[in-house]
Amino acid sequence: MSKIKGCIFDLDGVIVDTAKYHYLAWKRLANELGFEFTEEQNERLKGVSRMKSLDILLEIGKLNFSDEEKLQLAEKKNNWYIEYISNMNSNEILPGAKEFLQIVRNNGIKTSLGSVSKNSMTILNNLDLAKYFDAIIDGNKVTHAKPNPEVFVLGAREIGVPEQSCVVFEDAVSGIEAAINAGMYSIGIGSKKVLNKANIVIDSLADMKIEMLELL
Ligand code: B16
Ligand code: MG
Repeated sequence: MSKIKGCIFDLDGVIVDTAKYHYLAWKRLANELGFEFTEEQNERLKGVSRMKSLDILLEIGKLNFSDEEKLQLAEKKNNWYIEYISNMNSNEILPGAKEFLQIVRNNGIKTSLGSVSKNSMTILNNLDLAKYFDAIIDGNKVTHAKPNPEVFVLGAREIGVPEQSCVVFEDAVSGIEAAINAGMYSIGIGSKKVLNKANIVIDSLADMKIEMLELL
């Protein structure tokens, strides 16, 4: 019997290929404000809430705005992002994601979404993915962004699994830190160099085998 009873999945960059749309929308905003924004700088925004992401972007551009102006800028970015994701199709579900979710469920392990995105439900509904999750925790349910563990702790609570029996799948440094802060195992999706604090790092869920949960 596996010690893992709950799998918690980040959305952007783990289940669906939306991280690139967040980047495109932030880059468009940066360019409109008159500065460049690189993919490397974008790593700092992954898993971070919308308003905190804007603060980081403006710090990079060395610009200051009032709170009201910041809300307008964040809304502008979100409108572009929604425009990009409205054209998404099932090809943008990341390799192995659906298959692994199904295998996890077939093995009697509970699943939860753990995303700080307020657009999570739109994406899950558009791609018919909501049915793979026993619990869905998104940006509308949490007040603290990753690396705060709130999003994962709520997920564990909703599926009724203790933190130490959960593993988090994450593509963001802040997300791996949030899993550690929650007292959970973590599996990084992406670069070993970037996600070096994770227990295991793989390229995508296509490389994930259920037996690997025993290695944790
Ligand atoms: P939204 P995740 C995060 O989603 C993204 O990684 C991050 O880039 C984004 O800023 C954040 O959601 C908020 O998203 O603007 O749609 O509410 O990685 O936690 O699934
Ligand atoms: Mg992510």
